[in-house]
Amino acid sequence: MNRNRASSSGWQLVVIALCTAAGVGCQDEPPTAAHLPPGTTDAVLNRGPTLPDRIDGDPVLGKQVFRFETFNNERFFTEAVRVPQGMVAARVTPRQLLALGVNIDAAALPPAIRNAITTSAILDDPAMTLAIVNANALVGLPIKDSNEDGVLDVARGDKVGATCALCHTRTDQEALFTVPGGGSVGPRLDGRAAHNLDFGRLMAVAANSRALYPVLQLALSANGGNTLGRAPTGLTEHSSEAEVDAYLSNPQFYPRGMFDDSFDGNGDPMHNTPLFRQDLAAPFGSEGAIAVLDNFSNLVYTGLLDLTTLTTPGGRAFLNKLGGAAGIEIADDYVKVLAATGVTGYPYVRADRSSAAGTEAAPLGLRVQNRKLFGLNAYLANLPAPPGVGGDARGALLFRTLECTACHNASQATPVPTFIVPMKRIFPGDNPVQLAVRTPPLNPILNTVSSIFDDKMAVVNASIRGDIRGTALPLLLDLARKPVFLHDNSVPTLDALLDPNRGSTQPHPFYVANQGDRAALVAYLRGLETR
Ligand code: HEC
Ligand code: HEC
Ligand SMILES: [Ca+2]
Ligand SMILES: [Ca+2]
Ligand SMILES: [Ca+2]
Repeated sequence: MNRNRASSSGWQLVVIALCTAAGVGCQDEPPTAAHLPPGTTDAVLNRGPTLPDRIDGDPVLGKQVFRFETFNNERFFTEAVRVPQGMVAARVTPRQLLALGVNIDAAALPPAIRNAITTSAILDDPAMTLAIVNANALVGLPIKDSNEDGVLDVARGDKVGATCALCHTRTDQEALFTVPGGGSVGPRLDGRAAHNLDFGRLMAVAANSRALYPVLQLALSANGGNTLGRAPTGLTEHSSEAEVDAYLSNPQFYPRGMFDDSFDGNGDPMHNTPLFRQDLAAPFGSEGAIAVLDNFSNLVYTGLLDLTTLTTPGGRAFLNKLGGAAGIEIADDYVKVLAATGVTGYPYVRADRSSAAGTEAAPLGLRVQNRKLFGLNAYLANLPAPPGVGGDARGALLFRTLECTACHNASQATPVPTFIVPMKRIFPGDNPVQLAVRTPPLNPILNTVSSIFDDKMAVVNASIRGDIRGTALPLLLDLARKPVFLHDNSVPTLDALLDPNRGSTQPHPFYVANQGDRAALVAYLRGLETR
């Protein structure tokens, strides 16, 4: 096993020196030098706290884990949420599944299906959807031999789970078939963001979408029935399946390419990110709440991909830490929803009780096998970033001479700075009301009513690890294939991102007024890569 530093200790010295010179705390006031002195390197310039080491295991194991490991969540997705049952009931065809942005692994298809994949006989036959599921060819929705008869057949009681690949893989290079704006049938490209995945609609198809209760936008009585998120009203434990489906299928509330990964009753889906070169990406999440990669993966497995763990003592303790009375109400209501919809035998995830309960390593008191988590670390750190598209030398110069490098690295082959950009700096229009106080280090729950940009950081933010509410720096990689920008999908193009017409109080207000300069900078950004 190798230990890898998320950031070099040399930076820390620089950070301390800068902080002392400026006479302010680093976390609140990252330096804002507008120009890079000639010869300055990212290693000298980069700022932010040193994060703990990542431990790398076996990348070959990690690849299997990334693609197929469910730790038993097939029981959550099949017994509780009932995804395959919903597909059967709705007679979903392969073409419809692709239109939802689900990808199909061409190599896993039986030759008879692969060879005829572009024909209506395959694409428009609901029976073929099941054949594709049974071939274990749906990317990120693997079938398991749950009845242990040596055959994979969902109709005979085998179950379908979810893996990282669902949202972090594409199949559109050298694809045999592509639905424009949707998914494709092709070879797996692990680590690429599934920008077209309509997770909301896919989950609405499930027969018991109500089992996703904690990640829906809710109206809790602890909050006086008020709700936070994209929808004007929240759901409750009494909401019907049709009402939940309507929320999940509304592109205003649950846009394509997004996923609500915070079980806080806050309707804050955020845009899918790539998962290649994760050695460069710490801290993790758009709010930077998690410092260590395997801790992020563990939380996905023990919380998100089996939400029923939230009803356990460890899950309740975590919900209570995040949301106090509202958090406990989510757990209590969830138990009622599960009972009302006949869900039993939970929690399902196969994980160990951890002695690190309540820490980042095991927020819900659960930890899946470290051997697999560390293998995943190695795999995700070593997945290469795709080549950039085009490039522009003048844009490169602009990037360095404008204020961009006050935050972003000049070289995308170095780890992103680890500081959290304070909310007021990334979003000058931030003007929050306080919704609840919390036990430090957690900050109060804050919301700027007029904006959804800050919603992701309202409940879950980096204050959980003693840092601040704000936005972490993203990888500036694979931007040419990104259909929409910023974590909240609020900006449609790179040109719009940099266009001062958006206004000085908008999120990420770092603008280039001259149209020619802007075009050069956009061309440069699209060309960014790690080579
Ligand atoms: C249903 C879709 C979905 C699944 C499944 C999923 N993710 Fe993600 N992932 C996302 C979204 C959306 C984000 C962006 C979150 C944000 O902006 O805060 C994300 C972000 C991440 C990040 C942060 C990346 C960064 O640069 O900060 C990591 C790490 C990650 N996911 C790992 C995983 C792992 C490991 C798995 C499997 C155990 C997984 N994800 C499964 C949707 C998903
Ligand atoms: C104060 C720090 C800061 C400055 C200055 C800054 N950025 Fe950013 N940038 C960020 C943060 C933080 C994000 C992520 C915001 C989010 O997704 O919510 C971001 C996101 C981006 C993205 C979108 C990435 C994506 O995947 O959607 C691009 C492109 C970008 N910045 C380019 C630039 C350029 C070009 C400049 C200079 C004109 C610049 N930035 C200046 C902090 C900064
Ligand atoms: Ca449904
Ligand atoms: Ca949420
Ligand atoms: Ca808001």
